[in-house]
Amino acid sequence: MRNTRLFTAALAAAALCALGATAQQVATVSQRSRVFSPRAVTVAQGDTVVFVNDDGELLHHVYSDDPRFAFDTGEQPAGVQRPVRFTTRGVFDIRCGIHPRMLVQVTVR
Ligand SMILES: [Cu+2]
Repeated sequence: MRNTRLFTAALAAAALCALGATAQQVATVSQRSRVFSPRAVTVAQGDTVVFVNDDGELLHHVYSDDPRFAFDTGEQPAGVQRPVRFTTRGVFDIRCGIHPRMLVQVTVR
């Protein structure tokens, strides 16, 4: 009986470890007043960054043209979220295709 309980506890611990190894974290980057906030974010490889348009009625358009990790969210209306999973390590300059001064640096390690 006691051994069974220990075995069950060990199984539960193993399951938790497996869950932790695969669980991805989520970071949020807001776009407000034509500025990304925060302007720099660091995540782990495989994490997701959610880009949120908090800018009234302005359109945004988040993209990276870095050949190591390129993506394009398309036009993003106000209030809309666009999740991007960063699968490649490195430091990436993420910009808005509509507002050239907007820049957020995403470090993936
Ligand atoms: Cu923009």
